[in-house]
Amino acid sequence: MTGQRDASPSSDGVVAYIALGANLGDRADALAGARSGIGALPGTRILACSSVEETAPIGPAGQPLYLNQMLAVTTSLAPHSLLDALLEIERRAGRVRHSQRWTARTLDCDIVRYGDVEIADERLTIPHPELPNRDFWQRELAEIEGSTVLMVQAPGDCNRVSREQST
Ligand code: A4P
Ligand code: MG
Repeated sequence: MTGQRDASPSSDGVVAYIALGANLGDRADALAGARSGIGALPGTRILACSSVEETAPIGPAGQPLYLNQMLAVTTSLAPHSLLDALLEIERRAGRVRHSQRWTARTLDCDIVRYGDVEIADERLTIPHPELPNRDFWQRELAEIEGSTVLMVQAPGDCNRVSREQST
């Protein structure tokens, strides 16, 4: 990734980590749309993006493979406002919700971390409770965790694809 030194993230917002996932339709296009939607949110900038990984689906059998990617952002949006904005980005990507959990989706945007904030209410759990169970999230997080002073410059920097090493 190409990056440049930037002002301290704490001067203009909280550093949050957002996990993107897609396993229906044009998955790479859905992730690209999510990145541009997130980068355009008020008070929000993408600082770093992990490799895009193709991963085996967790959930009901018979689903297509996922593309997953983690973004580091700095944002002045409050956690629930960020959630609302992400739900709207999912909606615009044609996301259809089913009563069954973990079914296939065009786009999922999860808040994995929001600074050091801990939240557990009816709408939001942060840190995301699945973080300890998802190797690919941990890998992607490790890839960008030290990069929060980097700012993404070229959109192509966010398109590197790697294959999952283990499930
Ligand atoms: N919600 C609570 N906490 C959060 C948070 N930290 N970030 C609530 C985002 N949303 C959060 O989500 C249901 C509700 O969760 C939201 O409205 C919000 O109020 P949803 O997207 O409708 O439902 P879901 O995604 O099916 O359920 P859940 O529990 O969010 O599942 P996950 O953890 O998002 O998992 N397999 C692979 N390989 N890769 C994946 O990315 N993702 C999932 C979905 C399943 N299997 C996967 C992957
Ligand atoms: Mg979700």
